[in-house]
Amino acid sequence: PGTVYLSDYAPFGWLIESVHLEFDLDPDATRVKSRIVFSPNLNSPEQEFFLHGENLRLISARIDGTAISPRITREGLTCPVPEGEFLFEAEVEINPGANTALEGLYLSNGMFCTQCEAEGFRKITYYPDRPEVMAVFTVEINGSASVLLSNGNPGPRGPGHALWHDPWPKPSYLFALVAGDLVAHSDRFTTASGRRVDLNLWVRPGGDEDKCAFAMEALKRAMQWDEQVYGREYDLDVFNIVAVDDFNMGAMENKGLNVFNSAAVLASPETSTDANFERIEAIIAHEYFHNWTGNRITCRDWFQLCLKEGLTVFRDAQFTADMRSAPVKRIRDVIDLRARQFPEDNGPLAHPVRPDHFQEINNFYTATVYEKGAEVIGMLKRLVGDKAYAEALELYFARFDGQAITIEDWLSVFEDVTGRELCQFLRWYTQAGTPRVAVKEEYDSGTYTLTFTQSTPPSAASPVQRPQIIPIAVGLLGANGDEVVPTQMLELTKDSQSFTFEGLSGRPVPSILRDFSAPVILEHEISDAERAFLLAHDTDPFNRWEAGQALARETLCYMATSDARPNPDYLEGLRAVLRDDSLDPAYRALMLGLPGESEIALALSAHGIIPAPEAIHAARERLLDALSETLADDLPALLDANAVRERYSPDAAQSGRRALFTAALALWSRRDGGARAASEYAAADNMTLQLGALGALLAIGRGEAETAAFYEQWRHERLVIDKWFAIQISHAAPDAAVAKTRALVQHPDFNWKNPNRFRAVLGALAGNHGGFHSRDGRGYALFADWLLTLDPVNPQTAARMCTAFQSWRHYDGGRQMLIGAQLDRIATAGGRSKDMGEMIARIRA
Ligand code: DPP
Ligand code: ZN
Repeated sequence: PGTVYLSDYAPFGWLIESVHLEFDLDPDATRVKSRIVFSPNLNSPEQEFFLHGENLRLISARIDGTAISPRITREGLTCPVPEGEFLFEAEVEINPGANTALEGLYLSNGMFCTQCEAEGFRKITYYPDRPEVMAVFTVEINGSASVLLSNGNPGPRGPGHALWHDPWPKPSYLFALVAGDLVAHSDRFTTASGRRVDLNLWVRPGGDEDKCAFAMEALKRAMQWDEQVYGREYDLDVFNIVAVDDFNMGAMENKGLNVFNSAAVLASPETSTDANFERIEAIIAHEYFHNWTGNRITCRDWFQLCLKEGLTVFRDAQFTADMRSAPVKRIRDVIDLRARQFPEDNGPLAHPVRPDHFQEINNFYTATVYEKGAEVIGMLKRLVGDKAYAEALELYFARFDGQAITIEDWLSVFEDVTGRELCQFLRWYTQAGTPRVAVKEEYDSGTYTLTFTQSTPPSAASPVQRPQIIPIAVGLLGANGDEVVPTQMLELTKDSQSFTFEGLSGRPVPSILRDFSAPVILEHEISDAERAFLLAHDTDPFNRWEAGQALARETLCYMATSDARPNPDYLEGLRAVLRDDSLDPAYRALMLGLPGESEIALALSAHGIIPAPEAIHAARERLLDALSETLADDLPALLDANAVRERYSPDAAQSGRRALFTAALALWSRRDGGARAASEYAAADNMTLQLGALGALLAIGRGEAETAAFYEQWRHERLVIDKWFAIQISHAAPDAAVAKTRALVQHPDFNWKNPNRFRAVLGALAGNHGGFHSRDGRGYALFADWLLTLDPVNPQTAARMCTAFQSWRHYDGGRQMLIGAQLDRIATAGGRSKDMGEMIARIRA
């Protein structure tokens, strides 16, 4: 029911010459007056047109000044229209106070704000709410708040009134309005061509003003970086950012008026972790970069969402790599890809980077569209080279500025710049599933051959899989660890293909898929000794880390299915890496990170073994104990060497040291019973250390007093209280996680209508693999109860969290029955949203 297909795309029959909106703000009866000039777009437009509109009370409508009585349905308005240009006017009434879905115009702590992507503008007024309809907006706001904001440049304003004009044609999903009693943290930026831009970060007064400085500095860095690296300048006189507490996503790139989830913009050393700072810098950059990749050039239809998101994620990753450490960023991104995108791509929710059908587009703001979408661009850049990539992007901006386009348009600039045909490459956008690449090696008197075979399991989304073009970066190491063949980019285009290296003096050790050159699963059966060799010697930082991960993954798989002891090659190899002070502490901290329990579950399942969550948890605990034993002599020295005594800074160097420090502290707690962690907790003067120490204590079943003290200390800092909720559940033992969650949902501060708080609690339960999959099914039942509670209030956030169930087919029959029962319960519940209905149907399929 209600499925939309890419193949059914038809353009809208009119252009919009101009849009004038007037808002009379009122918490439960806001009036919106619109004046829209339409002109025919196609040669023979139909003489009737349709405008989207939902939950609107139509007061009046006119065409060219004459009152009309359009047909109104739940989806919108239909009426006959004259030939040629005409003026459409309407007045509607909406109720922001009753808008708990946080789409359209709503209230957050008394502040009016909007979220229109993807299809929220239709909850504000009647409009062709589709991304390819671009128009110049003028917006008048009447309201009692001291600050009244919309897109573009400010016009005349007075008490209770403001006028905004956005000269850049834009789709309705980029419309924004904010009204509240706000204060600004302000600064200024001068663009390369000399335009002076006022920058404001707006927050509610009373504690948030001192959490703005970091985001503002990050914004200026992003503006400068986009000029230097992509030649893109900002194009308005003012850039406003507003922090909002109730928000479904991280942030939104509305033209000239970005709206941010408070958690993605507010930061101070006392209340935010190093990871928070890094994420804020990345999201600020991401939304800013959308100004060109998304706003100036936008999507023809929502199937093309990856056009803007994949590219903008790719750009923000480049930015972070430049600001911080490229290898560390790459490794973090791959960890994230494996944790979120691989399960999606290998389960019932698999869909192509460019989906070809959907019921509810909100369900497709996924790791596949975003993160795999960015990986696809990384591959394109590897295949054509950096120079051609830069030329293609120049051409892209020149050719498509002001347009709403498709993935084929995007690829056309690469074809034109390189003369290379990219129809096979297009499969990365149209086929779902993670390709598996198996490797075979042969060596014979100086000649070394690598044979790759690719295959992608078919799925409902992609029943027929054709070979992809896969860039595989390979280097060869000699017996002493020297690189005998530096990195080469091999292009695998067929099902199976061989590549030969001549003139070698001995059998090399290959380092394959360097820098994770393609988002695939590499199946390379090599000995533990060879992996340990790569862990010690690989000159590619990603693959060196990967060698350690592969050893850890394999040993965890063995340990979870037998009483095998941890692999000594892994333990010894890791110790050598940790002792190497020439290596960046942030990198060594990543080396200490073990694969997560759900990653091990999926790895077992890929080997045809049904994962037992309790056994996986126990195996990981045993490996952590063994690590702490192996490193017993090293940990105190690591702690001393990486304790930061300088004044706090969230920069890469300091946060890297803190990352290694807290990783070492967690291991050391297994030796000293948490004594050191308790004293570090007591002495901590920043959130990274405070939370790191608390986590170390909770992980060994201690920290009760600290947890209580933490709450007392931070009860008035909502973003810190989110962390307090989450850490107790994520660090609970598997048999305690459900009870802990049950207790915390009773807490007076569990304001479940706030998406951040809901995710802090229920997201942490889903992330506690052992607890969520507790054998009696109580984790599933509790989780489903809350999905059903949230769904009528906020379908978008509720539906997105259904992904917790996406890997259910990997587990044993008993668990599948228990999960299946919860899915049935949700599927048959009355009043379920379209969002949730689609997700559950796909998961059950
Ligand atoms: N706000 C979301 C993002 O920037 C959707 N555009 O990715
Ligand atoms: Zn985005």
